[in-house]
Amino acid sequence: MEANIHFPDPSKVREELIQRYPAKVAKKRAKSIIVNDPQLIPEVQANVRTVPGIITQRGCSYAGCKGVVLGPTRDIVNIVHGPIGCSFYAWLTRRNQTRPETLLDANYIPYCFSTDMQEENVVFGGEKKLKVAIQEAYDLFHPKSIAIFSTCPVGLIGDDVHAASKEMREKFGDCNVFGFSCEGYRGVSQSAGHHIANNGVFKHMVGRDNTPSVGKFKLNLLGEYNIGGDAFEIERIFEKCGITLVASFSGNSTVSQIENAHTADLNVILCHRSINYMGDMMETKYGIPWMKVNFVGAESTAKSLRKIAEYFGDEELKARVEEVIAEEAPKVQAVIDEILPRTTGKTAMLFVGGSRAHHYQDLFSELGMTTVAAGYEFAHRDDYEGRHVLPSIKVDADSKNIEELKVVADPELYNPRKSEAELEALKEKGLEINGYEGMMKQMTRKSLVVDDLSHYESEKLIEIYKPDIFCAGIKEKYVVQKMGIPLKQLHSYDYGGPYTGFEGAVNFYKDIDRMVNNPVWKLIKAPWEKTGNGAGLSASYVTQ
Ligand code: CFM
Repeated sequence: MEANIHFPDPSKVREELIQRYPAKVAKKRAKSIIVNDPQLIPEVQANVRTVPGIITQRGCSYAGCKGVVLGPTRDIVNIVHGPIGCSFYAWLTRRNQTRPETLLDANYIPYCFSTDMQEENVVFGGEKKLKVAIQEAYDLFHPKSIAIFSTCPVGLIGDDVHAASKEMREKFGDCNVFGFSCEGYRGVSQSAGHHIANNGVFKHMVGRDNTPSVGKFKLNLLGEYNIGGDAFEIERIFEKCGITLVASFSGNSTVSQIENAHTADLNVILCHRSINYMGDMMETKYGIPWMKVNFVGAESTAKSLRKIAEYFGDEELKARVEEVIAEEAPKVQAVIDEILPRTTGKTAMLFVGGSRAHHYQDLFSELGMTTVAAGYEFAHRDDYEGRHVLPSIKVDADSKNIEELKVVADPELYNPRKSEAELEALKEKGLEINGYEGMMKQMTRKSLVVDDLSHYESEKLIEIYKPDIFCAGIKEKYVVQKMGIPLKQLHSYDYGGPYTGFEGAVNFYKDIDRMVNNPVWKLIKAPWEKTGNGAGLSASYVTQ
């Protein structure tokens, strides 16, 4: 694929991005700044430590475990064992929504639970205080589950959150208490926290309730966290199609759903980065295949629904899915027809997390826009290049730090949902079972792929390409907008969403149209456009 817009020479851009770094840093960064070729898919250096001193977009392991994976399940009391700041800053900023069935149903998401560690606890140990906190939460709420999250000082002083959790679990008898060693410094980013969370959820939750789930086409939705109501739209579409959602990991989910998840017949994965471990482990232990889907984008949603229907191989379901698509498509088409002339030919840059930098390219191409540069904060090579590179990924000391669970087939519950021959037949039909082709295959030739983009590099990219929109998060938002470029937050969606499914696509088209065609941006002069006094950037990031 070749974009029909004029790119600056990407190899020159690459040189320009690294030329002001000291030699050693430049050498390292060069391996993460790649000129794309979807046919060849060059190797990207990813999931390695950020060079100290560089302003990175990344978060920490605790954020990935508590905030990302466990946070959206509404009836777990999530207690943060650590200083209050860790809890406060992880409190509700992700806009993960939830919808309890009745007002009486448990919903602890609005609460902020912390052991509020003080100096005394750091010096003399915090386990006693932790157990008091667990007891207090139990007495107040009588929740089904309490999870404990370790912050940096907990690991440094050696508090044993697992022993404390076990002691309290046995004491209560009717409340599942378990802990996570997800100290912020583990691993190189929040990605480590995802893995730690997957292990804990798999060990302590999945498989606790063997009651057969009801429904003809039963699946779990993995890696969808209901930011801005995304999961609500997917649930609406599933329901219309007659597809039963057994459990969601973890947007709008409950403890009981997750405990019963192993009774579903398919796992569909939206965010591969944060939850692929769960897909693999459930496949090995219970025989449930997983399939990568994408509900971001109207076309991708239709394609994903067709893939699900094909997997179940039921003619009625296939027909129903076609009916639903035919019903939803005109509403989407009407909006795109109106907006497309205003957005066609514009350019976007996406630097987000570990999956959205890929998924949102679908929505931009529906708008006739080209993604000129994209990258993840913390994804691994397989998210860029596809899972076929997994065997060649070097496991470094940081990754070795994170436990790989030894999972085997369950002697009673293992039940392959599809035979080898059936899986092969599905693969022949183009269904990628237990696979993911990554982001680069979909990006144009000569687009730029940058892993763990630094702040300096983002300013340079904007200066060179002057994209019509830049997608990242709150840390980047106002700096970029001061350069006269609108920034769409693709983590929290600013105040918008949902952006999944058919209704979400319509929301996104409208929001992007408003942003890229707003005349206000032309009134702002970027530093390099200024002449005379105050011209140019007054701060320099790298001394020569
Ligand atoms: Fe998956 Fe996510 Fe993302 Fe992610 Fe995240 Fe997020 Fe994200 Mo922010 S789980 S990798 S750790 S899709 S919080 S809902 S938006 S960085 S691209």
